[in-house]
Amino acid sequence: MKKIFFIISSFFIFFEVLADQPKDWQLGFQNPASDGMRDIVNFHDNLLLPIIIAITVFVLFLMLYACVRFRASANPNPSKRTHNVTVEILWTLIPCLILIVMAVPSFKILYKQDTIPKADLTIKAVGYQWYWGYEYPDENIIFDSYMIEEKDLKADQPRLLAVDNEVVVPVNKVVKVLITANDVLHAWALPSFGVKRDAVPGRINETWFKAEKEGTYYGQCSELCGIKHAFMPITVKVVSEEDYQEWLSEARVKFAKEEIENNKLKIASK
Ligand SMILES: [Cu+2]
Repeated sequence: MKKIFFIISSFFIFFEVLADQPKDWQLGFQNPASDGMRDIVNFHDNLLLPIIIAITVFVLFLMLYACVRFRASANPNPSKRTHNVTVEILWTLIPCLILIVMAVPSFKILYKQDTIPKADLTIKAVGYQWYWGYEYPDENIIFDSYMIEEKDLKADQPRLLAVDNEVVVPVNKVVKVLITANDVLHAWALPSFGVKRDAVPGRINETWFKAEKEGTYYGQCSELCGIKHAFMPITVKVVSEEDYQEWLSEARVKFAKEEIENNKLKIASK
């Protein structure tokens, strides 16, 4: 019995570890890696899904019942009734109540996502046709992030999702993301973090996430933006604070935004 339990639980744990990207034949959401996404998954799995199933079953039952009970041979003289006040009130009120039951927790989640807590770091994501550009405004870092072609993929890199320069963020820190675009509409979306915001030229949208476990998370542009819309993925690498600091010190040199500051650095180090 213990063995079976172990096998079943290891099956789930296995999925948990690899759960940061879409899988073949996957049903449902990617596994949540932030509080916000956990709220969304709970809302969907524990409230929306049961309501949807109940409505579907009820409607199916009504249709089958009507087909059998009122078929021509069993009911040769059909009723000529066209109105029934009680039924009409019921089929207006009950759907209203169902919508209210769904709306209240839904708004709660929306407002929670909308309130950005004090950010530990800020990232700016800019959509271009067809790649993402990133900036770390407080760190003088800027770089572009292109999808890796299929022929250049390494063994652990997923097709159409891996990029050359990933966004790197520390684990358990509030990351604020400023999102905009430079040409047409794009959308910055990362399912595991429950994040999706339109990137609009001339306007800055913002969102936030706090990744709870280290790993590589994949998302895609989610606003049809042109012929290569499917080829501008989003990759976020969540690392420990130490690894993040290490990456920062490298990135400050490799992706320095201001050349002048770079020269100053060089002069200072001479
Ligand atoms: Cu796009």
